[in-house]
Amino acid sequence: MADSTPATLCLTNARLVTLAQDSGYGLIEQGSILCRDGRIDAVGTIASLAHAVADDAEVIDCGGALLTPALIDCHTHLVFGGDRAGEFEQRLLGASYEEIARRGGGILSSVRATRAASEDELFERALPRARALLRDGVATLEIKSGYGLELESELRMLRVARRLGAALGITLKTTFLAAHALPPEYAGRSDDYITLVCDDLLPAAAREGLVDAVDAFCERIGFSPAQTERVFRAARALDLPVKLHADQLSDSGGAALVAGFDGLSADHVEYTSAAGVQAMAEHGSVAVLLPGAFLCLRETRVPPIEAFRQHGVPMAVATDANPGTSPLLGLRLAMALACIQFRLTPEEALRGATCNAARALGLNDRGRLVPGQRADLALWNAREPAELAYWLGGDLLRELRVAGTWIDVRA
Ligand code: DI6
Ligand code: FE
Repeated sequence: MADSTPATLCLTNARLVTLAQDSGYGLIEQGSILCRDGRIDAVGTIASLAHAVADDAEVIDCGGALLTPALIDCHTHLVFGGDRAGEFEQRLLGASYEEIARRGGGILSSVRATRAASEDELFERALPRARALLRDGVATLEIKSGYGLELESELRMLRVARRLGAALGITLKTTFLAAHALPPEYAGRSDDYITLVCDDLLPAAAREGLVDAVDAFCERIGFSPAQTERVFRAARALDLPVKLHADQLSDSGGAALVAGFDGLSADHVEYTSAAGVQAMAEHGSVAVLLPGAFLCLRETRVPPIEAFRQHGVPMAVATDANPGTSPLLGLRLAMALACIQFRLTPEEALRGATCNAARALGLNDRGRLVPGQRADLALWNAREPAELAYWLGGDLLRELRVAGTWIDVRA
């Protein structure tokens, strides 16, 4: 205990999944957790903490249920206009994602719909999607721009993301992704568009305080490594951290590139080479696995999971919720898919959606149940930690708390 001020909240009679060490669930049977001012004050068995519970503390009996850190979805594209159900049908009839993109569909069809939507429309459409994630225990959510590709629409997306965080009472991290696709008005002039991104769009969004990190789509159908590097230099000049859609459809050296900029994360990483893994390990970049996109694109190339393990590269798991390649609105389902498709253990999947996801967002104040961390807590209708990645969907969340405060996820 830091001092003698009474703890104000005590969740007791829980199976605590603390993730306190670098491996293992860190289970505490018949555990209690004391919180004060939105932070975790003490974690231990009921017996060891009984003396520390103040008379006026709010005490919640968890009835032996599982209590974990609240989940963190560290990679989404949740704000967009329209949907792409029609392309889903085309893909089922045989068209590939890259073919659809080259025909002006794909990301560009979401760009048209997003540009045409007002801020309120974008907000109203994104709110239920975000709520679906909260019902899976998500208390920290990242949302990227990248369906505007011009100043006003990119800013609008980022403002909507911030509004979602405020409306839901959760932490919302925004990532600037104007280097997502080439807008039609720049066809054949991709270097000029990157100049616009670096010199105008990014500085303007950063000036408005709308950017927590900078991302790009480094791919044959996106931007080249050299163009990505220009975006990263512009981010660094503004003191903003970087991350990257790297090596999703081909090995373009993206993981090594973003690691070289001390990037927070390389995301997708299906085609990442041994050199890329090595660079990520050296620079502490997280591998963000996105099994929803892998499933929907019917990919067969699995990320180099064993190499990440061997090199100690932390692995996160996220939904990549987006209208094209991953219309996935459940982080637990993403965890299940990471286990089934990529052979993560359920423990790795849980770390991937808690402490390692926090790291992919540059956050070190959440993701574990240890004193000093934020009291972002998820209480589950489950007894075994592996259940969180075992059930495909379902209504497992019993209660979500953000900085100690109960959140109404059904609202
Ligand atoms: N990779 C993805 O998974 C999303 N963006 C990207 O660069 C897909 C975006 C979309 O198809 O709308
Ligand atoms: Fe993505």
